[in-house]
Amino acid sequence: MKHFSPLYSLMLLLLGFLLPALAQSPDRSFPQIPPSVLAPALGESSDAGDPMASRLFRTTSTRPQIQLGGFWDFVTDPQGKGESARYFASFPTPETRMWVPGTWNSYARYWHYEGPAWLRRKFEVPAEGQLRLRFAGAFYLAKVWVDGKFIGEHEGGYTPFSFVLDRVPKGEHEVVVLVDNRLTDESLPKKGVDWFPYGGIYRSVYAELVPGLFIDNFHVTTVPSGGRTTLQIKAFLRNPSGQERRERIAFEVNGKALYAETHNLTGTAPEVSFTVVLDNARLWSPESPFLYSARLSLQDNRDDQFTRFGVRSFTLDGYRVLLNGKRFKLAGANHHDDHPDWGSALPPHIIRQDIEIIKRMGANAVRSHYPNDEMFMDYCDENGLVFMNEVPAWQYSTKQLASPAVQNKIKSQFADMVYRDMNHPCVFSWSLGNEWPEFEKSYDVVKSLVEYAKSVDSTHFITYVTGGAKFGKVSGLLDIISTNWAQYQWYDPFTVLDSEEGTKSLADLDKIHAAFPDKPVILTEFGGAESQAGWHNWGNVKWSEEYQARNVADSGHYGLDRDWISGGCVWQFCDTRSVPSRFLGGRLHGWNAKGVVDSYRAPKLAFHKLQELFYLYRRGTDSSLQSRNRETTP
Ligand code: ADA
Repeated sequence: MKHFSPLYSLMLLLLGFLLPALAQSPDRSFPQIPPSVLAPALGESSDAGDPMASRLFRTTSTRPQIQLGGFWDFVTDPQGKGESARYFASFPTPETRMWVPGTWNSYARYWHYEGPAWLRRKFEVPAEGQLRLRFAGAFYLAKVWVDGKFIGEHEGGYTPFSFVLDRVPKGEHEVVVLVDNRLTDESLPKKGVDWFPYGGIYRSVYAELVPGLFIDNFHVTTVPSGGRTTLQIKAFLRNPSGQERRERIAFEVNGKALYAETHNLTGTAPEVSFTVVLDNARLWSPESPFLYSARLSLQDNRDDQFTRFGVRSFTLDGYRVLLNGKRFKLAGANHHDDHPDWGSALPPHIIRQDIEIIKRMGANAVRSHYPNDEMFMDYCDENGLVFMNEVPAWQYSTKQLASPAVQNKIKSQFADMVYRDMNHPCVFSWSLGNEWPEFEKSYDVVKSLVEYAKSVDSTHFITYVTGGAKFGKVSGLLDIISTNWAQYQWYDPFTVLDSEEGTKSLADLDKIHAAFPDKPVILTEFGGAESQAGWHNWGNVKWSEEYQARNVADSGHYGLDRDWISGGCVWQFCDTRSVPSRFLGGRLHGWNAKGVVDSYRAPKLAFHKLQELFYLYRRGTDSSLQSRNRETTP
């Protein structure tokens, strides 16, 4: 038998008492830090996953799909001679292999390259048939050839496009894509925009065999009313042969058949609309983001498409925004698709991580200058983050806006954005653009753009974002007045956290409400200040984390504290790469370093300030917030 010394026995005895006491005492235990704050999706999905890795759910159960991601042969074409030299028919010796989805500007060798570049890969078609090639996004211009034959082109970097090829034989084929990421004064976005124009096929790409008549897309609009929700379905079909057809169209929600009717279809792009009723629908909200799965199919299940939708209603009551009849205030972050290693081609794990960080921030909203990756939108749906979507019409001058070419691009980008994102319950608003400095001089243009936007979709709020609390006659045209505002100036060379400045900008803000007392106002950007992650100093020293944190906390607190302001989004989520022309121009470095997390997503002090602010804001305790933050008031 083993003997213990008296001292050892005493220690054991004490531990025996102490340990259970420690474990029971809530004060002494460490707070639980969950490995993830993302809850599993609420609702039914059509399948466990999308084999094309493009969405968070499977989009078809009938179409054989061919993944076109992976390594493509790559060659730059700085002189722009590739088309005359027929690269599409005989591809030159590749300079390297490029990962798709990907951007060449994340490769050291092409870090600064802006110009035309060619990509080529081979793929196998399993059976003869009609082939649809679908690109989720290529920046900025793309021309596509298959087996040496030109099949089409697309301008615009943020929305999908597809081409259909008739009777493609079984066997090996070659696709060649010319991508050009040069921007101009008339491109959308324009040249010199404050984010990097990463070039490449940077979002998912795949091919799929489709029958003669197939579904291109379908929209589900929900109109809840008591226990009955009307679903308005609009199906966009493609019938390249143009041959007249009679087809039975069926619609299911969560596997339950709700509609099946035969329709006469004419033309190459027939549209079919119908309504069905969903009883006792569960509502979607940030607290309970419940999703439904819908399937549209054509006769004998020869073709189908899945989507997800949520039942929710955003309405206005004077200056208040209501979600499902209750007051709703946004607390959000501006998000660019950007990462130092991946550029704009965010891989799924980074998208998921961004969503996770935004949730941890206590946010319920995201805003972006352009439609983000489709998977990002899916995650917003699942996690109850509302999304302010925007056409990348950023800081156009009056002259640029007067150009019919620019106006048409804004319209077509707007229509494409709605076409792609209409079903996401997360979509809160569509914005026509951001910070046109002399927007009042372009009143007629803005008016016609707003009218166009409303003719495309009248079920979401339409807005346009001004800079620096500006407003005018144009604001009266909008459902929501959006403005970018910060309590202190963003680009003063020295310390600017002075109370005079702060008070003046608050007075500017108040003028909006005085002019439009019945319109909701959202601070689409607040708190912007650059900081060097990890560099600390006294609160007023520019580019320190403390300086940024103070900016974010003050403008968030004093701006959002007004009842007539329906929320705001911090500028910005993470540090992002910008165009070389901004290098040192009032900047910390060439990047836009106003992220509340750094480019690799490590939190800065401002993140924690914002977390506290949003937590209290969303709990509706603005007055306690006021007294807390008084201490830091200049
Ligand atoms: C504006 C603009 C942003 C960014 C920001 C900044 O608010 O909308 O895209 O450029 O300024 O960092 O200066």
